[in-house]
Parts: sequence; structure tokens; C-alpha cells
Amino acid sequence: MISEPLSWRQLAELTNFAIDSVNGNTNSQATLRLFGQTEADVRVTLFRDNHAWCPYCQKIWLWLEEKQVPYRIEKVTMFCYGKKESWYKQKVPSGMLPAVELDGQIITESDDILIALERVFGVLYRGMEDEQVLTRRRLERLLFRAWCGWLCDRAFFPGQEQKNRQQFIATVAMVEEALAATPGAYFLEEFSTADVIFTPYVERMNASLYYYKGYSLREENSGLAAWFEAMETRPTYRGTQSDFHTHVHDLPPQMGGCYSNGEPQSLINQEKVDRGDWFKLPDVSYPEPENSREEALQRVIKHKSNILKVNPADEQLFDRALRCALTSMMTGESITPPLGSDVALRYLRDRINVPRDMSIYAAKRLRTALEQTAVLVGDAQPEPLPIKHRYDQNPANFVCG
Ligand SMILES: N[C@@H](CCC(=O)N[C@@H](CS)C(=O)NCC(=O)O)C(=O)O
Repeated sequence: MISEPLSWRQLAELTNFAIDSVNGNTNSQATLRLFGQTEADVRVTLFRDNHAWCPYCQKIWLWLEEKQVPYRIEKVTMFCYGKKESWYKQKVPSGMLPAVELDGQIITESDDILIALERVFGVLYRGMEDEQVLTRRRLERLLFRAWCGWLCDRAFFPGQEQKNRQQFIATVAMVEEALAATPGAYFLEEFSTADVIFTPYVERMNASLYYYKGYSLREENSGLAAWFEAMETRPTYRGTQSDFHTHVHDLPPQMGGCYSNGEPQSLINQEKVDRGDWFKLPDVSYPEPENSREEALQRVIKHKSNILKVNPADEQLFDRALRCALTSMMTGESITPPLGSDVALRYLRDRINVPRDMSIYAAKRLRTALEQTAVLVGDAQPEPLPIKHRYDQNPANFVCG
């Protein structure tokens, strides 16, 4: 039984988590990816958003990782969470993401980017303009529109919510049919560009419909369930994969609003996503890696001074509270944090961003430790996360060497 939290030095001794960001598995921290090649082989720079929230960026990111094309990464701020870098506006005046620089030429629009990359590096099983891929691409856009039509509609008129839901479910049935038509779990006979195209929004649909509409895409559709499972066998996908909490709170500013239907199941799901148990959410199904706690600890230690700085609480009070939570995460011992630190701990709980900060299971461990420590001193909640912007996540606060 211990009553004092470990010091930062003692905590640091409990983790030796490290990744090879350049040649190891797909990860959100890399600024250079070589896949065993040399810097002289790099012909591509990917400009993507800082937080890994932009779905179109995820598409290009995943494709480059699957093809193991050596590339550099430049991270850019999205309008909804800070000021767009002027150097980027000089390259891409609209400021839109993603973009790539391929042999010195700037290309925008994710589909055009993939087509240009395919011409140089070859296709991912089948190309963007292949008839079978084109059919899947059209289906993905249909699903996207049905999703927006449900998620982003306030449904003022009687019956509108039900109509939107039915429209979405009818479109999902077409997706299920397409998946059932192939021998394996993917959209074509093998993993391909078609899977890359579906990934970003299907992941966001799974999270947002669960939370705002009480509808569990992954649990209610066997084809998509198998597809997610197959995707999660790929280290490339695992490296780009986000979680429910991150998505449901990054989407509103990007989508111009996401509207809850207020139904009992939605309220239950909202409680689970916001307050836990995060291990009971259908956002991941592969087994938890053994070192998820070490990963979470290492990531907090790395960004400790910025985490303390941006927290609204007194720095000393939060320093101790955070060490209580981390000690509890690593040792299993509950240690009561200072009175008044419950809001501060939950402020951080709400801002762990997957995969930007850490992988999905590490985030679940850290959120759980923060919540279990906070509850020892109170149930006060921080202000709800903003829905029109996410300036609270301005990357300028986290610039580090
Ligand atoms: N059609 C474009 C859409 C790209 C797009 O909408 N990008 C958004 C982010 S998801 C963007 O850059 N918005 C400007 C910003 O948020 O800064 C594509 O496929 O690349």
C-alpha cells in the first residue's frame, strides 16, 4: 500500500517504450519514413494535418504505408484548430489538406494524389481507375452521403430522423452485399485501394453513429465486422487507427455539426465514450499489446511540461494529481490526488488524441487511470469540448524538439 505518488524520475524508470519511427511500424510521430531505404530514395512529401483527424489525409497516409514508398511528412494546422501556416499557403493557396509533393510537383485532391502516386509507384492490387475499384469508390461516396444526411441533419421535421436512418441502413446493406461478393473480408479478392478508400469514413461512421445515433455499425453488420477485423491485422491500419472518443469530438467542427437523436441507446453510448468503460467500446477488437501502459507513460513523460502548461489547473496541483494517476496506472495502487484536481484530470482525459498522442489501447489505459484517480476526489466535470472549433487542441501549444 503506497500513499505517495511516484516521482517523475521513478515513473520514468517504469517505461522503456520506444519505436523506430523511420523504419518501424506505421506511427503518427514520424516525419520521415524509409522502410529500409535511404533518404536519397525519397521522392514524396506528404502534407497532412497535425492531429491525424483529416480523413482524406488518412487515405494517402495508409496508401503510402501499404506501398512502403519512402516519404517525408510535414504537418499542417487545420483551420478549426489553429492558424494555417503561411509557408503552406504559399504551396497550396486554399490551405486544403492533404497535398503531396512528388518529384517537386504539388498535387492536391486525395483521389488525384492516389492516381499520381500509382503512376509512379504502381497500384495497390488494383488501381483507382480499374472498373472494380471505380464501382467501390462510387459505393463509398453513396455511403458517405447517407452518413452525412443522418449525422448532420437536425431532423426538425417529424419522421425525418427515421427516414435518414433508413436511408443509411439501406446503403449499408449495399456495402454488405459488396463485401459478401468477395471470397475474403476485403472489398476485392485481396486487400486493395478499395479498402484504403473506405477506411477513413467507415472508421468515423462507426464512432459517430454509435455516439450520436445509438447505432453500432460494426456490431450490426457482419461483413463490416469481418472487414474491420481484417484491417486490424495490418500494422499499417493499426498505426493510423483512431478511437471513438477522439472521433466523436473531432468531427463536429469538421462536419459543421453532428446531431444526437437523444434516444436512450445514444445516451448510454455517450456516457460510455465520454466516461468509460473504454474497454467495452466496439472501436477495436485485436488483443491489447502488453506494453500499452508503458506506451501511455512514455508519451505523457515526453510531453509533460506542455500537458501541465495547457491544463487550466494550478501547475503544482496538477503535477501531483497526474503522478497519482500514472502511479496507479503502472502499479495498480489507487492514490488519492489533491482535492480539487478532479476537473484537471478529466480535462486531460478528454484531450487524449488517438493516434496522434498514442495508440488506441494506451489511450484507454490512460483515460481509465485519469478517471479512476479523479473519482477519488470528486465528480466535477470540465466544460464540454467545443463543437465549433478545437482551438483547445492548437498544435502551437505542443511544439517540442
Ligand atoms: N476533396 C478533397 C477534400 C479535402 C478536405 O476536405 N480537406 C479538409 C480536411 S478533411 C481541409 O483541408 N480543410 C481545410 C482545413 O481544415 O484546414 C480531397 O479529397 O482531398
